[in-house]
Amino acid sequence: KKTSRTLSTLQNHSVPIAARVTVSKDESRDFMAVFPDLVRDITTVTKAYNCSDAAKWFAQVLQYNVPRGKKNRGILTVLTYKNLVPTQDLTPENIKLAQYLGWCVEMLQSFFIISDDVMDNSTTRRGQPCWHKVENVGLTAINDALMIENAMYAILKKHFSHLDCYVALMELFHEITYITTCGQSLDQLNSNRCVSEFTMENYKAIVENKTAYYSFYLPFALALHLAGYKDAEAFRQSKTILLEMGNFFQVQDDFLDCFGNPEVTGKIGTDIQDNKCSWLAVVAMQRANVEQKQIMVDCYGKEEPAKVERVKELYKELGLPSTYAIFEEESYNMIKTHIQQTSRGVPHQTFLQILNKIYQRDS
Ligand code: DMA
Ligand code: MG
Ligand code: MG
Ligand code: MG
Repeated sequence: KKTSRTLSTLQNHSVPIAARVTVSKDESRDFMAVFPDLVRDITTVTKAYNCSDAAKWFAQVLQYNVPRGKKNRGILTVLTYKNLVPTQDLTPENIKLAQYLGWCVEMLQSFFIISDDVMDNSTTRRGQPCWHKVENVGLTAINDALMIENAMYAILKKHFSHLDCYVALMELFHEITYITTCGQSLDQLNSNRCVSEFTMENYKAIVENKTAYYSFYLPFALALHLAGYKDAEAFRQSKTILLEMGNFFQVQDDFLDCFGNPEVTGKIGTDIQDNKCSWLAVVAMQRANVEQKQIMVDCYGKEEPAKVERVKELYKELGLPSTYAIFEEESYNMIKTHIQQTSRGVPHQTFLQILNKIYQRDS
């Protein structure tokens, strides 16, 4: 059984945390190496339900949807775990567990994005057609997304049910899924409003729930549980910083939706057509004069390419690309300061690694 640790005992550990783990190609390759085991486990479970055709189909679903992204969230789970435990606990078995947990996060992510792409009427994702756009898939994507979500719990049971932290892990996955779906609901509800009603306050509520919890807090909190942490204060302090990073990450996502290169992001933006309460739309409305606000009201949330183009032009006229660059730098500095200001309980270097990984990203 794992002993309970607190973050402050960790900070007294003789090896500086920063020196121990860095994000590398090897990390990504080692993580990817576990994927075939995951597919094998899931196929075994599905076949045991007397559903071999479904098992065959599902293996393809997994291949297409789970491993082809950047895998930031999965790798973050592993890196955080490696940063948290003493070197003697970094056994091949424990690392494999952390990797499985990382794949559970990636499965949850693919469940969210398959559903998100249906709701957002998106066409491409990770440089390939969205799953629902693939021939013979269509709205079957909804069931496939649900299968991925629930196969994740089968993996969790198979590899973690013997551990003390099992219930905590499961509850965390359930809670974060619920929070994320609430965020997606807010996102949808706001997209039914007139652009003149968008506010930064609403924006922050949407992104904290739809993105920050599952993308940043979840991987980190899972790693804390797996490493045996029970100290509620450690979770609370980490959450504040991680949610700030999540907000920052979604602002970047919104900027890239409009101004990113689809060859690099792997997805073609739809926020303007979908009338999304995006960071760009909120800031544009804050800065626009009466005529410019009218352009937004007339052109935002419309399918016509000329109207979409007009919105993009207006964003440029309002200087949003440079506003964004300033925001990105200021947020980076602010989050860094917050990391340094947190009291003894929080491992600064782990947060700085995460922050540096997303700063100035283009994909
Ligand atoms: C992402 O919002 C949120 C979830 C839960 C997938 P989004 O629609 O902006 O994401 P993307 O730009 O990747 O479609
Ligand atoms: Mg989307
Ligand atoms: Mg969306
Ligand atoms: Mg987006």
